Amino acid sequence: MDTPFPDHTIRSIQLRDRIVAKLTYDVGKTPGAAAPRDWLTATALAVRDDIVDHWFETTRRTRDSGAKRVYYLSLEFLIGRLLMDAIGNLGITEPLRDALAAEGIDLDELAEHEPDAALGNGGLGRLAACFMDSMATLGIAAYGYGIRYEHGLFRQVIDQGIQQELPEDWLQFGHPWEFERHEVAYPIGFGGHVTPNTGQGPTTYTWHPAEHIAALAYDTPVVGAARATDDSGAASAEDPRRHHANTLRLWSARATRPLHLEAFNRGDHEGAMRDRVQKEAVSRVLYPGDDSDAGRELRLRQEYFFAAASLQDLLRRHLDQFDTLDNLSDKVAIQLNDTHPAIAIIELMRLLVDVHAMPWDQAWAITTACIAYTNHTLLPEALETWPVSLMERLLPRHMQIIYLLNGRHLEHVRTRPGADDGLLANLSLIDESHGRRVRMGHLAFLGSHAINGVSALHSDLIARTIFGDMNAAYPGRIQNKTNGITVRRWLHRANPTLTNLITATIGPRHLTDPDALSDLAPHAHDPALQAGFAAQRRKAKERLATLIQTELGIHIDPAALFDVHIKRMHEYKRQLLNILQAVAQYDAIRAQPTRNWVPRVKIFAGKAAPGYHMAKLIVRLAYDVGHVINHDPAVAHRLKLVFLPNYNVTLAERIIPAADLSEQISTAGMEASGTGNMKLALNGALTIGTLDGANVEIRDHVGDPNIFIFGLTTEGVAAQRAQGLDVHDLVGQTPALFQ
Ligand code: 26Q
Repeated sequence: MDTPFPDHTIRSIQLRDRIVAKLTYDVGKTPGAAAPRDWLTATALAVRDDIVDHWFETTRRTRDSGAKRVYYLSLEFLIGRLLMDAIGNLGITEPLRDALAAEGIDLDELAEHEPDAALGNGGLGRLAACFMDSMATLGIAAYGYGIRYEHGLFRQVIDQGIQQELPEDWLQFGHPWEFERHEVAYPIGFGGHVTPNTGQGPTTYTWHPAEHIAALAYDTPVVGAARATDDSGAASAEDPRRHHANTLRLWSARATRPLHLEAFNRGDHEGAMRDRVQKEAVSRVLYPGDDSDAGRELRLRQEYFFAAASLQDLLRRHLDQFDTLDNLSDKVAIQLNDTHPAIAIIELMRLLVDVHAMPWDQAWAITTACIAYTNHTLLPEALETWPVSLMERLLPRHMQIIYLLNGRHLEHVRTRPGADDGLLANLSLIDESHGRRVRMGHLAFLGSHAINGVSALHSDLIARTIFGDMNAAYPGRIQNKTNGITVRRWLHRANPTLTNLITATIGPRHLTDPDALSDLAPHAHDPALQAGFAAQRRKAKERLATLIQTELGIHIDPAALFDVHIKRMHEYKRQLLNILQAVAQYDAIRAQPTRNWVPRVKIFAGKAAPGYHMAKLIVRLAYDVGHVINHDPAVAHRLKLVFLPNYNVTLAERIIPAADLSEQISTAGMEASGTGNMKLALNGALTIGTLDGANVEIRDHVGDPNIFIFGLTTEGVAAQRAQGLDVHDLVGQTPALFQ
């Protein structure tokens, strides 16, 4: 996969020397005494040196060219392990393998020691990580901004079917990829009051926060893959975008005063630390809900903390370079990953108007021209709202600005035909229906020049449902941007065998131009390709079977069909339906044991939000049904059901290349896009699914005969809901359910 290096051997010798030097002088170990983790740190540091050269070069080029920068604001970056991605993108996997082998170290084994950085819940966080890889590879000048959570998503342990959440500690042995930027620290205010400044000219306002937290920057460079510029697929040295490197800048909260010395001297040792502990809690842990509006104060603090730090940072960079904010929207694009950073709209207004003394209308024009918003969900319980009282207490000036914006917004709406009280209530930034709450989705819409859904169906639905009225009031803003995945991680790295087979069949162009994968179509019936594909499958399935044997002590047959359902546990994702199918299959096999059943292993993995009782019950059911099936000799070799604990990026990389069947069976209209569906399809699994999210586009690409679509459409679901459902009657009509 790596572009062949003419000086492979030299490269490998250099790498070996540099790794040993890092081990000696940075880690402080001799090769003889070093543990695998020491070697990993030394290797990461040596590789990082390579990235830094590209990074500085990229930064200089971006500045010199005056190019527009993308700022991707996301409360989640589900990045997983970095080593194989970094060296793959740099094209040094093989020289590094040799360098380590010369020290008696196996690269693949070493990579297993890297913790899986899970600074995200699921699809939304992984999308952010894929975009970082993609933007670097495409040569787009981009910064990812987020929070450096000390603890990422919880580790899931299943004890007798019951999910337990254990704290995750990815920073335990340090994070060799990052640079701590002691010099980049911004004050972030909370609470306090606002005073008007009257004098000549219009009244201005000053916010006097009651407390401050410092936001400290930690930078991780993200290096892109080389891009092909010639027909052979090989990267050309002349390409100035070769190995573009961007920055993932994550903020960590620090108390501005580490210790309350007076309290300490009084002997109140706990009190002396309390303030610090409370302030630093802001970046302590990722909220583990993947869809619910937890509505907790700490969450709002996280949202404001990272939005405010990111804006101060990007404004400083812009002013350093251009000395004026008038051209901000020509040079800055701020993308909001869902509404989680939507408070950035208000903070940008506050900074422009209150701090930089810009007239309101100009500030609003610049703000909306800079900001765009991606919506990831239609679920009503996932639409963020914050109590007005909480906002007033924590962010008093922001609440004032929200009122001002809302006044102008409703004035605009009032001029439209048919603007009655009901419409105004629907469109208001403040929901008055159950307590007064700020609607973050409406705010994000109002403050953005572009709003996108994440698949064709989903974009169409947001325009007709949650944003129907907003879309009518501000037409033309909604667009579609169907999600994507990085083929480098999810095909080239996760499945090198299949990647090599594809390259052997159609040449290397697909490595840098994924559209070239369509060149495979004419070879579909080529027996050599089919045999190669079967061999890849078999190998990956053997590997997964071994993992299942070691993890769960369950023996599965790699020759069986691997039927895979991996994603967060959620009712709308319908793991329950799939478990019921397993029960039905189990009964059918027992009823006709001599039939020619296709042996099948049903594989589930996914975390349930800690407070989501029903999702946890579904985990338990999967476990219990698995227990019955796996211990029944009457179905042995024909059916197994396993629930793999602690689904994360690394586990996904193991399961996906081994999947024959991809379960994408959400209730139509509920899954915004899905991205696991793409990863599985890219690796050659067949999809069984509903017409939901990006399944629709997958069907359009692979063609109806190559996908198993079933169930109600979005419209059908709506009609069924309107009509109501007699569940007892339905069960009565379905023999498999009552026999
Ligand atoms: C909100 C408030 C308080 C606490 C947590 C949250 C919260 C956190 C995460 C709300 C939502 C999320 C994540 C949502 C998510 O992952 N959505 C998925 O996004 C993918 C990328 O676009 C889509 O492919 C999936 O269909 C969608 O479910």
